[in-house]
Amino acid sequence: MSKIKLIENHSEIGAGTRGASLGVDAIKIASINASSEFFANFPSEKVPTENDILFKRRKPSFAKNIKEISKVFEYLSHSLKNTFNNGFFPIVLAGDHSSAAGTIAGIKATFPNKRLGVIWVDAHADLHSPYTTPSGNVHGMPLAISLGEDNLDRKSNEVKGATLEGWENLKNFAGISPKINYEDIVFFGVRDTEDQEDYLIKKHHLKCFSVTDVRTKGIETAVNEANEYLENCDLIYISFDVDSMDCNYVSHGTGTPVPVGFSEYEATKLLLNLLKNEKVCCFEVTEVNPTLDEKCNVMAETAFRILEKSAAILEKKKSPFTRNGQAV
Ligand SMILES: [Mn+2]
Repeated sequence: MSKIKLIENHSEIGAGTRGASLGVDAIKIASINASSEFFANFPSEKVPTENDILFKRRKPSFAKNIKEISKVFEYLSHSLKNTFNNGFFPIVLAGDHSSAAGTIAGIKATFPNKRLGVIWVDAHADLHSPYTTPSGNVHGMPLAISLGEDNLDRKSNEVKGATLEGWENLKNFAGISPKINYEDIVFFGVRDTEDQEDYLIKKHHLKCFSVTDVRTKGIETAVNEANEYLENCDLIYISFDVDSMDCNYVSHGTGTPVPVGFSEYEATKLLLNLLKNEKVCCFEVTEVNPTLDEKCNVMAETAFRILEKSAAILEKKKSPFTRNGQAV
């Protein structure tokens, strides 16, 4: 049985709009209003943030707040390492999605010799680098950070000075780069990409299950195919960006809402099936932004229902943990 620990990363400095740091608290309010004891049932740890830097005006950059994001990676990966070493299964509740690269760094820092698969449930590919980004927001870069990908073939920005230094630092964080391979990534629901990302998706034959693919094949078949595809990985990390869900049917309470996504039912069924895989070692829920929610707190309420059901599945599952490369 897996022992779950909640890791709260309230950082929002990788996002372009403000408010994702309130996402975790909005999920907690949803839990209280649902009369659930979820947050009383699991140990939790809040990692420090650098969100106070947002009180100052930010300089334009091709990787905004990158220096502070690397500090957040340090806090998060340290906390993950402790969590794994104490035999817990970490569920990361994150503000913005740049967190995922810190999570991946924490997993690799703990299990440097394990091959890590990544299941990315998101409307976006998050494959930008400072060289290609149209926004400079690092929450569009976590997979490129983990892959050590600059995408110089599609370079449009001149990256230098502190930004370049910060980028090199993020890619090489924890002394391992790349931390993951293209062939070990599976996308679910990705539907809002830029040309520069499409180039990488094509070049590396990235495994993608669109919303339509999932509906046509059926969720169980798609999950079986994904698990088969990641057969050679030792561990799997599942990253759930709530914008993978359809903003018109669920809520716009997320930084970059996109229509034509999964319904709550589909996202729930998809994640519960994915989480059953014994190799899954970490689950992350991210990008709830209650300040953008036109339906009050519906995005957080939806995320909470999914989180509660996910934790129930994880608790029943055999522990995937190994300590120092050895089975615990
Ligand atoms: Mn994302």
